[in-house]
Amino acid sequence: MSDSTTAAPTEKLTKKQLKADHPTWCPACGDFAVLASFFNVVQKLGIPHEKICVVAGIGCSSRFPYFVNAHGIHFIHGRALPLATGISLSRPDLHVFVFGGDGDGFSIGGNHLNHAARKNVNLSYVVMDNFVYGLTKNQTSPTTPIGRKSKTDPRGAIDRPINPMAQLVASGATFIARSHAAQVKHMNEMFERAILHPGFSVVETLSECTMFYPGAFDDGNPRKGGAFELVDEETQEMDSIEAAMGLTADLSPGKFGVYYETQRPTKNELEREWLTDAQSKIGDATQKDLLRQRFASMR
Ligand SMILES: Cc1ncc(C[n+]2csc(CCOP(=O)(O)OP(=O)(O)O)c2C)c(N)n1
Ligand code: SF4
Ligand SMILES: [Mg+2]
Repeated sequence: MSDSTTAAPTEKLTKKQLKADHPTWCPACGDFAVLASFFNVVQKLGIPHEKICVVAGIGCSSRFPYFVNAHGIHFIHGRALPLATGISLSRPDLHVFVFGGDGDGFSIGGNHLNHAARKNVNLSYVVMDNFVYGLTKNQTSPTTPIGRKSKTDPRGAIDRPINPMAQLVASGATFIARSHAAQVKHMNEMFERAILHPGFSVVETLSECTMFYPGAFDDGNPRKGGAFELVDEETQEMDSIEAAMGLTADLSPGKFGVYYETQRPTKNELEREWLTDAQSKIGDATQKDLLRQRFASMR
C-alpha cells in the first residue's frame, strides 16, 4: 500500500505517540503481539502520524482502532473494507490499514473481501485469524476446524472450514502473506512488505484466542513443539497463481511467508486517470460536476 508511504516525516514518530487506550484484550491474547508489530513497523517506516488511518469492523481484533492514536474508525461487522475503500480512493495521501478477525473478514465480510481485492484498492489488510468468534464468546467461525466444539456446535463443528489463503489467492489480491503472532520478527517483516506494496496487500496472521481456543496454533510454534516452516522465496515463483495455490494445499500448520506478489494498476490509479481524462474533456469540470452528469445520464 505504498502510494505515499515513504514521505519524509516532519518529526520522528514514537511508539508513545502512536499508543492510545490501554488494550482491553484478555491476558496473552495474540492480538497484543499484532498491535506491537504494527507499532514497530509504522515507526520504522516513519509514516507521518497524521497520515495513518486505521479501520476495523466488529470483533475483539476489530477493537484495534481504539488502541492506535491516529485517524480511526470502528465500523459495522464485516463492512470495514468498503468503508476503507472509500477512504483510500478519496484520500490517496492517507495510509489506510484494516484490521479484523476471521468472522469479520471471511464470514459476514467475505463478499467485500473479494471485491476490494479484485479491484486492487490501495490499502493493507490484516486478518487476525483465531479460528473462533472471540468477542461473542466462542461460536464456530469460518476457519474453525471440523470437530472443534463451540457454543454453536456443542458436538463439534461439522462444516468444512474455508481455506483462507486459497480464498485470498483466488480473490485477486496483489500481495498475500501468512504469519503467526508468536513469531514477532516474521510478523514485522510481513507487515512491512505489505505496507510497502502498492495495491491490495493482505496478511493472514494466526492470533491465538487464549480465552476460548488456547493452543490453536501450537502446531505452528516451535516453542510449543510445532514447526514454523517458511515459504522458500528462492524457488517459489512469486507472481504465479498456480504456485501460490500449490502452497495453500498444506493447511495445518501450513507454510508461513509471502505466497503471492505481483504488480497491477490499483483502482486508485485507474480511477484517477479516468477522472483526469474526463475533466480534460469537459473543460474545468469538478469531480462533483462529473458525478452530477453521470447521475443525469442514468435518469
Ligand atoms: C451485523 C452483525 N452481526 C453479528 C454481530 C455479532 N458479532 C459481533 S463480533 C462477531 C464475531 C467476531 O468474530 P471475529 O471476526 O472472528 O473476531 P474475534 O472476536 O474473534 O477477534 C459477531 C458474530 C454484529 N455485531 N453485527
Ligand atoms: S476473547 Fe479471545 S480474542 Fe477476544 S480478547 Fe480474549 S483472548 Fe483475545
Ligand atoms: Mg475470530
